[in-house]
Amino acid sequence: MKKIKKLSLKIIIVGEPAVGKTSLVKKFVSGQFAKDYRSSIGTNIFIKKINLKNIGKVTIQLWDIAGQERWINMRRSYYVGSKGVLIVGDLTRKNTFDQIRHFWVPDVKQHCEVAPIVLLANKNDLEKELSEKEINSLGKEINAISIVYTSAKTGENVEMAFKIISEQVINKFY
Ligand code: G3D
Ligand code: MG
Repeated sequence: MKKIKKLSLKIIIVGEPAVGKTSLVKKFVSGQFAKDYRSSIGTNIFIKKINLKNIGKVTIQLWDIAGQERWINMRRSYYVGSKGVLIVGDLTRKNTFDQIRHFWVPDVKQHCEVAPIVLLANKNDLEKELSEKEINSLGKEINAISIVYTSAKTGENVEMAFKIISEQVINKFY
């Protein structure tokens, strides 16, 4: 293992509008669920130092699309240099998972083919519109390294999700 202490890993988070991307990142970074969050235009970049088992301290850069999720020009620069991808679906809206299959995964594969993907099934605190079986089969289909059920509201598995993708990135690239 190289000197990973100085590493800054770029991890991006993608998915349909309102699935909870910003809420997840904010919850992870500050431990707060920002209920009054209003999306702005552009990209938010959050920096967080984390401590990984058997690896040590790593700095991760979390890139969060702030509005205009499908703006093509912005997406290219968004993807450049990313080492890991969190793809988020909203358990209360089946359509957001259909779009992962039809839009987000092809898009990710086109721009950063080798980056590991973790699939997040968010809003696990609410009533679901799709089954675990459907999510498992999507996970397999898109080659997700793991599937994590999260809630940005309660904080369920949020830290774990970010740690999993960070560990995967380090194992794969460093
Ligand atoms: P986005 O960044 O993907 O567009 P946001 O999504 O983080 O802006 O979240 C969209 C809405 O979903 C927000 O509601 C947010 O509070 C809510 N939300 C996000 N994650 C969860 C979750 O895990 N559980 C619940 N119950 N709600 C969640 P508002 O009403 O502020 O638009
Ligand atoms: Mg957002």
